Parts: sequence; structure tokens; C-alpha cells
Amino acid sequence: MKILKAKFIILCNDNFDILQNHAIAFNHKIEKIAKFDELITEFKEAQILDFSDSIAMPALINSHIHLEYSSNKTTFSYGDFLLWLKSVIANGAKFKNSDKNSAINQAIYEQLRAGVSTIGEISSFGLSANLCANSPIRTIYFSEILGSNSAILEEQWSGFLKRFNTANELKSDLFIPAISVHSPYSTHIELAKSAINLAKKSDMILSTHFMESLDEKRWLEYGSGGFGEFFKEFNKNSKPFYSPSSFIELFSGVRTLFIHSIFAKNYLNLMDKSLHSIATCPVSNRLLSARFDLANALKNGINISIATDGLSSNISLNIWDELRAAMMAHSYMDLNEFAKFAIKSITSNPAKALNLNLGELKAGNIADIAIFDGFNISDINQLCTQMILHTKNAKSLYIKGEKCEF
Ligand code: MCF
Ligand code: FE
Repeated sequence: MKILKAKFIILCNDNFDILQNHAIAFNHKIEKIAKFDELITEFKEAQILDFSDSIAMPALINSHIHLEYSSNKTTFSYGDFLLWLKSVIANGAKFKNSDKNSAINQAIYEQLRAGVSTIGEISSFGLSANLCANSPIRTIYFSEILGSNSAILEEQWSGFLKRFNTANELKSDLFIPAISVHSPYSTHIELAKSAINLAKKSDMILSTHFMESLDEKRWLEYGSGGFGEFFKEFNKNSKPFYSPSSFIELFSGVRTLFIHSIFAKNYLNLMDKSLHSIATCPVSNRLLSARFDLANALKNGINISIATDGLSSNISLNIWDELRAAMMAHSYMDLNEFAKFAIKSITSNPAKALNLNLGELKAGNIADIAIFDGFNISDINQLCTQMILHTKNAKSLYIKGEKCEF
């Protein structure tokens, strides 16, 4: 048993309570949260972790990242989604074949250093599986399926299955296989249906990039716009595989993270509030498309997480950098209310989205705890705001109750 004393404990519960001068008793799970004196009387043999100047909170969750794109810096074009996509396709072979291991590893340790215990990794090539599984981080490992060319569906499916099966062999309580249907514009309906059935059968979570650009909206709604031009180059008669509604419908009854959803405003009512959530990536959205209407999505009762996306569309994989960017981008929201939401968006919200007993400090939950530098504040309502403004890395991180070295 360990007892961790902290100046502030941000529980990330529904009331968003912040305890002062309390302590947490934990093994692999959280045993009890109370005053230190009470815990030490109850657990006499416990190891004492004295962080009485610091902030303790649930370890963070970065629910959407592409580790395999970690060595990208300046190769992709920004400013328009299709421009970006074309630059990814043009550089695609490079990404698959060259040695990505050290960049992927660095990115994993950058997550841990920032206090992130859990990531939602979208794996396009299967390159990150062993690196994630052999690291201390908890990974929801989304093997990606895509392909719109009906002539090579079987080839696409068998390539996916190979990666998917390899990921399944690595399954553990810190490596949780899942499936990503890349997007409605890139994934043939037969592939999407097979992948969704497989997720249902295997009791796995799904993820999909949805309504990321205005061109995607125009393509799905009218079969026209930039994607119309783009696909015409390959096939004069190409049509979208789905309408926005029929695409969402495919995911009914399955836990799904819809990524971005910038242009999904008219379809939010079709999402299942208990199973469907949105992950928004503010920097990626700025570089490739437009700003997500966060206030409207929150008003509609959708569970929202903030995530970094990959270095394919970001300058930093540090989740605190992302929250600072989000704070500036969503300047129409009250600053301190935004800060509280932002902390939930990297703890309790993604934990609910991913169905994990994490993201909130309470007895019975897995003991994933992050410790950050404390500071003096005159008003407790300022704590989250100041944390977002000043935090870069964690002081210490416990995953399943074990200290993580980073
Ligand atoms: O989330 C961003 C932008 N939207 C879509 N895809 C990606 C992002 N970052 C990396 N990707 C990957 C995606 O997983 O880029 C490829 C896919 O493998 C685009 S489709 C050739
Ligand atoms: Fe993404």
C-alpha cells in the first residue's frame, strides 16, 4: 500500500471537487481518499509519498494520436485538408518503410513525461504495436482499415487482418486492441461493415475520423466539391459510400470515438450519447481545416475529449500544449469554466469514451495518478487555469499503482 499526500487533489468527479491537504491510499487500485492522519492510522505499513507541495490528479488520457507519423516535421502541406491529404499520399511510401522506431519511442516517452498514462493510438501500418506494448504506457490500439478501390478490397482486408491479429497477440490490461475505420471518404462500405462487425464480435471500441473538412461534408451530402474532383481522377463515376447519417448509423450500438466532427453540427442528434463521443484536436483542426464548435457540442450533451492527433498535423505531442492552444482557440468561452472542462477533456471524459475505470480519483478505480508542481493561488477556481498556463511535464506518474520511470 502507498499513501500519497498532496496539497491539492483534483478528483475529476462530476462535481469537480478539489480536495486540499488530503491523501490517497492505493495499491494497483485506489483504496481510499481521506485526510493523511486517517489513512496512516488505517494503513500503518504503507509507503509514504510526500507530495505536500504538489497537485495530484488522475493520470491524463490522450485519446487520439498517430505515433507512426512522429518523424514528420515539415513534409506535409497545411492550410487546406485536401492539400494536406495529397501531401500525405505523395509521401506515403516513405512513412511505411523507413525506420520510425526512435521517433515513436520518443513520442511515447513525451506522453509519459507530460503525465499521460493512456493513449488512443491510431496505427496505420502496425509499426507502433510492439513499441507501445513494451513500454509502460496503456494503449488503446486502434488498427486502421481504409481503402476505397473496390478492385482491391480483399487485399486491403487481409492486410488489415494481419495487423489486427498481431495486435491481438499483444493484448494485456495495458494494451487493448481496437479498430479504426479511417473515414467515410477513404473507407469502402464493405470494409467498414466488416470492420464494425469484427469490433462488435470482439467487444472492441471503434474510432473514425468524421466530418473533418468542408470538402468531406460536401462529398457526403452532395457527392461534389473537392473530394468529387479528387476521386474523379481515379474513377469518373465515383460516388460517396455513405451520407453523413448512414455513416453514423453504421456505428449504432458500438462504442465509438468520432474524431474531429468539425462539420457534423447537423448530425450530432444522431449520435448515441452513451456510446458515441467526439475527440477534438484544436491544433490539427487549425492546420488542416477549421475550428470545432465546442460550445454547441457541449450544449448538445456530447462527451468531448481533447487530443493531440499526430505530428502529421501538429507541432507538439504534449497534451498541455494542446490545452493551451484550445484555451486560446475557444476564447468565446469563460476562461475558468473552459479550464475545468479542459481538465475533464483529458481525464474523465476520455475515460468514459474509452470505457476505462480511470480518469477520476475514487476508491475502486485503477491507480493511475499524475503529480504536478503545486503553486500558490488565492482562489481555488484559478487552479485549473494556472495549471494549463504553466504545466509542461509531470513531476511523477503512477500507472496501475506503480511508479513510472520516464
Ligand atoms: O487526424 C489527422 C488528419 N485526418 C486524417 N488522418 C490522419 C491524421 N493524421 C494522420 N492521419 C493518417 C490516417 O490515419 O493519414 C492517413 C491515414 O493513415 C491519411 S489517408 C492516406
Ligand atoms: Fe487523426
